Amino acid sequence: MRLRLVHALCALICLFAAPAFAEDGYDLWLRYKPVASADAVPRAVVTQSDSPTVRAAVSELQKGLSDLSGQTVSLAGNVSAPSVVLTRNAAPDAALGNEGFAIRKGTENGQPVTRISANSDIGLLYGAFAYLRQIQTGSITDTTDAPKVKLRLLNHWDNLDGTVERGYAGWSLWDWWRLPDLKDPRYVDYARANASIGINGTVLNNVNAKAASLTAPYLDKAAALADTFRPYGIRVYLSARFSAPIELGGLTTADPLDPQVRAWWKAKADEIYTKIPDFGGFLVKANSEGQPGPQDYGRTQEDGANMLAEALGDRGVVMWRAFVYKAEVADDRHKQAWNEFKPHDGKFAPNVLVQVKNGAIDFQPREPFHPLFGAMPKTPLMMEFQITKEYLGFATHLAYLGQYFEEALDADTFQNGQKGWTVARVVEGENHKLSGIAGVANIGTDRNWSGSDFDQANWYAFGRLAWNPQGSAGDIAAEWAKMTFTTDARFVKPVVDMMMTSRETVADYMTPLGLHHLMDTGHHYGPGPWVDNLERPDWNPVYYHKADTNGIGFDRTRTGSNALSQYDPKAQAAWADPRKMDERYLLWFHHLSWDYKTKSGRPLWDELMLTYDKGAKDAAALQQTWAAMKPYVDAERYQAIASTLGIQAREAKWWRDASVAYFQSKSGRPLPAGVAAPEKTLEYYKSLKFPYAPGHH
Ligand code: GCW
Repeated sequence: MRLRLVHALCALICLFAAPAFAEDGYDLWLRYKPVASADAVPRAVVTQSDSPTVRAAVSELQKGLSDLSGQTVSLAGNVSAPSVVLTRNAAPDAALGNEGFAIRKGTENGQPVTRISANSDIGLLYGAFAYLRQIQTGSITDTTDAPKVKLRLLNHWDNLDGTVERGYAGWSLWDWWRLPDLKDPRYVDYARANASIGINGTVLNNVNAKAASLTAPYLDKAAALADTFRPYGIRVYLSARFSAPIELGGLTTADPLDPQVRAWWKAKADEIYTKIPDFGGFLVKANSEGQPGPQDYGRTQEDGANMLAEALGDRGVVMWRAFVYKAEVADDRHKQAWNEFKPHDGKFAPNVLVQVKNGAIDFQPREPFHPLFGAMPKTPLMMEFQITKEYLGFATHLAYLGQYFEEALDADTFQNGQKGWTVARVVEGENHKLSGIAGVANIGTDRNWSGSDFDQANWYAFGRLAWNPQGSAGDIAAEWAKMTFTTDARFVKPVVDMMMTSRETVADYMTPLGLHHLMDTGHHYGPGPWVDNLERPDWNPVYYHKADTNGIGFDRTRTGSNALSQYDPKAQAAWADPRKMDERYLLWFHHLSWDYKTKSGRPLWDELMLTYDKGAKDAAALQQTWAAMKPYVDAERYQAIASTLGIQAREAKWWRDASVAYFQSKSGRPLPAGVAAPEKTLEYYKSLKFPYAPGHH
């Protein structure tokens, strides 16, 4: 009797407790809710292989298939029920490479089976996740798949004190203080999520690195994480501070050509490999924004990169960042990385990749592709995207970056004058042994990992496009929406539409028509087009928009900085003539009079004001679309998203109002019909201060 009471109480508690925790976003897209076609879900996982990676695949399949079907799925050595069978190929299948897999339906012992085969255990794990995705999205098909890019990495800008530079999802996941003893179970879920989208490496610490990350205690901590991630095919990398031989080794120099410095790095690399045998390598930010580097000693970028590459040898890679610009250089910041790196093409060691941001300024809501992508055919270039939304509304604005990444990857560099050399193809590294793509992570200790449910889609899309840079952002959005919420078309269609137009909306209310770098100082939260007081000219928004009574925009043609000349002539053609170009890049390349007639027939002034206005209206409209989704979403996530969309609508209006007020103070022109006056004065917007905005350290 008493027992029954306990059970009844339990049931009651579960009934009330479960929904409160069930849909808080923690499960991400690995949310294995029962499917309608539960009967078709296999009853057993069959394998004769065993390794930590195979065990991870089996456990994911058992959990996933059980939850999807509502029935217990067992592990077996042979087929005696409808099964999914994991098999290592006896003879390697060249099409699959080291990480690919095949999924095929068939029969065995009279039972329906799905066979997942691969040349490696990690291929089996990727195949297991792909198969689960097929069931979740309701599209089960025979398939063969292999990644097009070798290094698919997250870059964490995580600091040793637990803060995250440009992080908007809580604290760093890495509990450095309690590692290596305390291994938070969340590290396994992190690895599962990454493996499910094919990410195979993670740089644990901020590129603004502390030398302490390379000390023995911190290497032990990194090793504990590496041990946890290893079964999931994820290698650990570290950002290296170039001056570490001075700070840790007591040397008087970090000159890359100094024999003692070289010996120090070699010994450090050897020490790392004793603790982390599959250590991936170093990521380096050198001679950029105050970080030390080889130029402090009159040496070149490749002197620095190659010295570290030699220390690692064939055990690992150096990812040398091209995000380099200097205070002393008066030239357009847009040109500096190209000027710095282009002459050194072909001079980097074979295990060096040069890591280039998608655009030449800094992850702006819209940027043309970085000219280096078409300019260094002899060097493997690694793409650096920013998944965290430093410039697109932090974690509160909806901006689906799959569409942003796709736009950058699809751009044609016309490398060597040849059509079809898209950024994606350059990144895939057809002519190189190495290829890579990195995303600055948007992950933290928030229960939903990314600060908002929709920001999970940006992590997801990054992984899927890293696997296949020619993939479709729209298809990926649909996949994500189905796995994360529901396969109901009444939900998927409008939500994918919302996602696919969301980045454009943000660009419209923040940086329309090719404007860029208009955010407020330091924290980068909110508008600051008026800022003109920072020590370096190229930190000031006024440097980028150059608005006055006559006009607006940055002339990057021959009459201006001529940054355009850094692109192949065929790529230049797309942007050279303001009258023939995609106007979403207009003011990036051209300084034009307010009276300039845009394609719509309206003067530039009117067009700019109307675009700001449209952005704010479109942002507000997202709330109505989402309200109609209420019947298809659990209450908790519905409400969380509704709240962030409310914040976005308010902040979009703020961006619009402040920008309209400011540019009107420059142009002195009346607002076009239909564009309302800003709610407050320009002085009010200028007076706003945000000393506690997140992500700024
Ligand atoms: O523009 C800057 C960001 C910095 C970042 C830097 C970089 C890690 O605002 O926070 O530093 O880019 O990419 O190195």
